Amino acid sequence: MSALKEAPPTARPRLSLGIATFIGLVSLAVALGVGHLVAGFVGYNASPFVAVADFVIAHSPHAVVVWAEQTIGTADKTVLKIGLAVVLLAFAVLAGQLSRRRPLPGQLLVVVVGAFGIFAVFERTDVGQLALLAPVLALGAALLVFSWLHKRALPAESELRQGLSRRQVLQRGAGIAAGAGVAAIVGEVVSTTSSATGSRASIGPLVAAKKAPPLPPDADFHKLGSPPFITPNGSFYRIDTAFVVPQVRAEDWTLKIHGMVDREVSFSYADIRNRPLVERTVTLTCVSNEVGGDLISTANFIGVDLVDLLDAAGVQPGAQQMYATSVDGFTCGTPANVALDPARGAMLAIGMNGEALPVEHGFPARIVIPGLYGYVSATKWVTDLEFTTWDARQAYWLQRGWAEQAPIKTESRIDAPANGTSVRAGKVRVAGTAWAQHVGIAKVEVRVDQGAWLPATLSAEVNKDTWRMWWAEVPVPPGSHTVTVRATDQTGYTQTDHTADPVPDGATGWHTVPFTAA
Ligand SMILES: Nc1nc2c(c(=O)[nH]1)N[C@H]1C(S)=C(S)[C@@H](COP(=O)(O)O)O[C@H]1N2
Ligand SMILES: [Mo]
Repeated sequence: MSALKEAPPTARPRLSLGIATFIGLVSLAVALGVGHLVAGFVGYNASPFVAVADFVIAHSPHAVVVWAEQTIGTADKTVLKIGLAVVLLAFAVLAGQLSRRRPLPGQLLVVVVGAFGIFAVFERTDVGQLALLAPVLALGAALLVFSWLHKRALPAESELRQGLSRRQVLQRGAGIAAGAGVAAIVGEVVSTTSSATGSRASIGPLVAAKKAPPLPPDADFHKLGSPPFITPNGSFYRIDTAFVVPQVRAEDWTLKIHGMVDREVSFSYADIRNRPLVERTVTLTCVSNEVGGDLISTANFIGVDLVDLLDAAGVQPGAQQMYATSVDGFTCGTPANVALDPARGAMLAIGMNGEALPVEHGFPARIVIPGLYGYVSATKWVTDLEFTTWDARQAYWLQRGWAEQAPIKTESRIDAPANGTSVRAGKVRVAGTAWAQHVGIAKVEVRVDQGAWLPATLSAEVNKDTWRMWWAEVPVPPGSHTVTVRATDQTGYTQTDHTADPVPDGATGWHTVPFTAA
């Protein structure tokens, strides 16, 4: 304290750089901790950090999103999290620096940042109004702590008002920050125990009344180098636009069918589960799958025939589009005639490979429609089906430049030999998969370098909505080579060698793999 007394009496008291920064950082910790704690009770997605991150994704120009996905790939969300954390830290430091003398500039900055958090939560459709409590209380607590610490830390102007020593400020600030950390952990624990995971665990295994036929013995060529026919749930590919996996409890879920229908209907989870369940083996594919890519997987989906639910509503003849909405705000437009075609086998699925749907694959319920890319068919966490026209509603990816109609294209992929590997010269085994959902694969051919096309052996057909495995043995002399595959579907169409990007309606081209034979 003696140093303070020696300050010239005319100088306005001000905080040291270090203390000012410290106060900003403690306030940020409080905002995040309190926000996460309250979000534990009012909804995980109300956590301001989560909401702001999602807000940034939703409002980024399309070009930026595409650029991020292409350059950073699936780590894009981690990069975003880190980026956001850095921006918040910068704001916290700035708030402290601006307020070395008077608290007002820093307080204003806290309010501006906090208001952004409130707005981001306000914009969400997957949380109730109560959710606003999380960012509002976060802002309130941060402002309080900022003002309090600032007042205490400011060197006393006179003996009448005693400030805290530097050490005391650091101690109290550290205590408050630790409290904020505990609050965040409590929020995390509360939200995970009240989340979908608990609800899912209480459902247990799902067994369909009408099971999928068992796989024929020759359906799986995994031992020969093809992917396993049924993809285990844990390795099933995943595409979500949401920043965090939506948490929907089966008890809280309903599906509403409305719009151009004779009568609006709504189903609870129990309504669906108590119907006779069917099981179908279906291969899902993402439109973003590059030639040779792995955004394709197969599962035994368990659920009900979507057409039965739609019949209960009575879809009117003028309806062109089934516009599905998920709790996370994702939307998806399917041609109404495809959804309504009994031969298509569209499902409202609640199970996958004998289990309730994994949370990340849409628990409690999702749509599965064979033959269409996922972005126009496979809505996860689906809660709303509106029958409408194409003009009236534009789904999420349609707004972002992808096609309205997106049947899955006939394609094939080489899995063995792996890219760039070395194999023994002579007879080389090549294996992979091919798909033409809802049409069926008729033929797969391979060629080495620019040689003749040789027929591959196909696995047994499970059904026309699933991929089909293939393998071939081809003569290869020592040296560097490529192997190329092409598939022909049951309409007689042979996969084009014209290379097209995934945008707007799926990649085309032949998969070629370089390898060496020695
Ligand atoms: N709610 C929601 N549903 C969604 C998506 C999404 O981002 N959000 N992605 C779609 C896309 S693009 C695909 S390819 C499939 C992927 O389903 P999966 O993650 O279970 O493999 O889900 C579709 N359903
Ligand atoms: Mo997709």
